[in-house]
Amino acid sequence: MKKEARPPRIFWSIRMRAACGGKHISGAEGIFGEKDVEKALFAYAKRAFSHSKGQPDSVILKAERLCSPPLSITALPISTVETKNQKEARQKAVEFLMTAGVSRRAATSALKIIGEGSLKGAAILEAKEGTRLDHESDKGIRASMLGITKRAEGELLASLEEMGINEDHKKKRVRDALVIASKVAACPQVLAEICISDDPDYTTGYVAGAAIGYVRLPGIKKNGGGEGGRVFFVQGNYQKGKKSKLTEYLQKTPVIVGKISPLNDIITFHEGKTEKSKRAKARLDLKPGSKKIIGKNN
Ligand code: PML
Ligand code: MG
Repeated sequence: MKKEARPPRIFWSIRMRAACGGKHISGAEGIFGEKDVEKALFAYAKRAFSHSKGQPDSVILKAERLCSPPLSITALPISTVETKNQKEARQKAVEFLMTAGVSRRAATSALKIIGEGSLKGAAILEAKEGTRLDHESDKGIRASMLGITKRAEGELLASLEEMGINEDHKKKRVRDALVIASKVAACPQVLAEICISDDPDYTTGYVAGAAIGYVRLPGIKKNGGGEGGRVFFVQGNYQKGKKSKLTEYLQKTPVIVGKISPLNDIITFHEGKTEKSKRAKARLDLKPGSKKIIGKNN
C-alpha cells in the first residue's frame, strides 16, 4: 500500500512588545507549531503584564504564519565565568571577545555604546576598527524571527537546573538570550556579540560567538543600573548589498534552536588563578587569538 505523504508542518512566529509612556518594558518571541499558537499567545500576554520594570500602557502581540519551516540550528554551549567584581567581569568580556577575533578597540567601543544605553536593537560594529555599521538607524538592529523547539527547551531547562539556575525568571532570560545569541552566532559574518541587560535588577551579561560559545558574566553591571544593550561584531568591510544580507538574516530569516550543546564549566577567577567546577565537561583556554577556546563540546 502506498504511504500517504505527511502534510508539511506549519509554523508561526509570535512576537510581544510591552511599553509604558513610549519606553520599552519587555519583549519576547518564539516560533511555534500550529497547535501551540493559541497557548503561546496567552503566555506572552501574561508575560507582558508581569515584568519587574512595571505595568505597560501598550502591548503589541503579533502572530505570523511562516511561509516555510525555520532553519534549525544547535544552541551555543553555555559557560559561566565568575569574577570578583564588575571591573574584572568587563576585563574578561574584552578578553573573550578578543579570543573570538574582535580588537580591543572594538570591544571597548561596544562597552561605551552599551553604557549609553539608548539603543532598542543591537549596534553593529566592524570587529577590527570598531566602526559603527548600522548608521542608517540609530536604534540598532534587532535579531528577530527566532525560537526553540519544545524538546530542546526541555533539555535546556534541565541543564540550567543542573547549573544551579533554578529560578523561573532567570531560566526564561537565559533561554531567550541563548536563542538570540545562537541565531546571531550562526551567521558567518558575525564574529561575536556582547549583551548587558537593560533591566536594573539583572546584573549578568554575556559574550558569545561560534568560537567562544555563550559565556555568562555575572556582575558585569551594578545592581540598579539602567544602562544595557547589545552589540554584534562583524568581519570585513560591508558594502550596502552585503550589509543588507546580514540584516535580512538577523531580522527576517526564521531560525529555531532544535538542539542543545552539552553543559560547560563554571569558571571562577580569583587573583589570577582559575578554578573550574567538578561539573567540567569542556575546557576554556583564554589565550587570545586561539581559534576555538571551548574544546570538545563545541
Ligand atoms: C536580558 O534579559 O535583558 C538579557 C540577559 C542576558 C544574560 C542572560 C543570562 O543570565 O545568561
Ligand atoms: Mg530587558
